[in-house]
Amino acid sequence: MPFPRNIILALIFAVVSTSCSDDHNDTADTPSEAAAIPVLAKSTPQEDRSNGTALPLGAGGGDVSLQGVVTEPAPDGTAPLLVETIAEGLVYPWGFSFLSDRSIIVTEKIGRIRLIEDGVLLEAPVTGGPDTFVAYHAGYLDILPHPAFEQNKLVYLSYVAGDINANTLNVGRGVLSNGALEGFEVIYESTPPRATDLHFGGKMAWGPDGTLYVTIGEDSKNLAQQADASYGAIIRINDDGSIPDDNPNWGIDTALPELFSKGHRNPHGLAFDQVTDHLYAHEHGPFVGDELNVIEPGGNYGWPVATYGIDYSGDQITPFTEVEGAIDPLFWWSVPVGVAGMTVYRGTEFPQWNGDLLIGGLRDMTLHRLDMEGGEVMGEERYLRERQQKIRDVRVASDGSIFVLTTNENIDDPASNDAANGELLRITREQ
Ligand SMILES: [Ca+2]
Repeated sequence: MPFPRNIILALIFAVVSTSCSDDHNDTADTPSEAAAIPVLAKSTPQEDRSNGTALPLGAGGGDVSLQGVVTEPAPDGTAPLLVETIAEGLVYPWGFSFLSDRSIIVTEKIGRIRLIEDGVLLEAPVTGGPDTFVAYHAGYLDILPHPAFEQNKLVYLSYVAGDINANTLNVGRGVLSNGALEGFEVIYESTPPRATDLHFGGKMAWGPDGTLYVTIGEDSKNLAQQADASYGAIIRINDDGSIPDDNPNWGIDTALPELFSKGHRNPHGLAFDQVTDHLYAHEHGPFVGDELNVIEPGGNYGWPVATYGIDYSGDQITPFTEVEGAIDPLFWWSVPVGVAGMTVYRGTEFPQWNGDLLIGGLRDMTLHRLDMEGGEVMGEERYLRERQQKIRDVRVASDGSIFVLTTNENIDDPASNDAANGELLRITREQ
């Protein structure tokens, strides 16, 4: 019944707030009505919190029992942590990966790639990377070695190409050799080009079957619900950029074949749990309402039709926290966190944390640990609050120590004097 569904969607979009203060200067591409992903509204209106002060207690999402457990914000954890600085002076670092036990590769948003060898940040940046559009949220984003990096030396980079009038989120790859990315080639470009400097997503993760998952942020809010646009989406491609033949079928002729899930806002965290096979993604809400989702093929995660998020103005985004056909978050935050980076902890350094999710916070400047059991969130703790550094990314080394990438950048302002204060930290257990 495409016709009545479109009418309902149109009604929902009519009440969607457009006042989100970080959504400035968006030039909406005209979405094609026929490509709207069908979701039907049901009567679960969002609680009226339009005065911006009466935020709900606790975290909600799929597990109401959490509401009696989780305080707001999460309590500081009690585990004694030893924090060492591995590298400092990074300029707007965005993502990093381990290439081996001895080698770490880091992106700086300004269009630079750095290497840390045996704990030493090499002065010379990696050459051979692509030109990039450097602005508010734009530049070099995530970086990831191929699963067979030891043999093929392939490194994957997500970045923004173009300019303020027309840009795309690209994924490219090159062979890392003697401090250079050789033969860099673009294997994916988002569709259609946009005129914006924010909400690019850009997080990448390999699936167990060797396919590459990439998050892409929304644009004008409508595009997150359009199957002919790759925004507000997680895509799934092969390692050469071709489309896997078992991607979900959206039942819409004009749907892009790379789409794996839709209805996301701006996801900056993506991680496979190799043990449970869950693909976790988190995304920024507007002011509050950051959420953690378990990603299913063909899933619609609701944005902007349904959200627990509250806008910066204190206004509701939409009257609906849930809509039929959209998947609820597993967990959401009712306080500002600014979720960035995520990994599933597996290792011997913190054996009691096995299977837990580690998540960075840009806004609350803490490292979050979600205590996971059987795929549910049992509780939440936060760490490193005393350092007052924005946490951009987090990964686990093969010895079980936790690496955290920080930045002191002033709300992503490229003109900030704090630009060069990014650090890579290593966290072990204090003996
Ligand atoms: Ca959602």
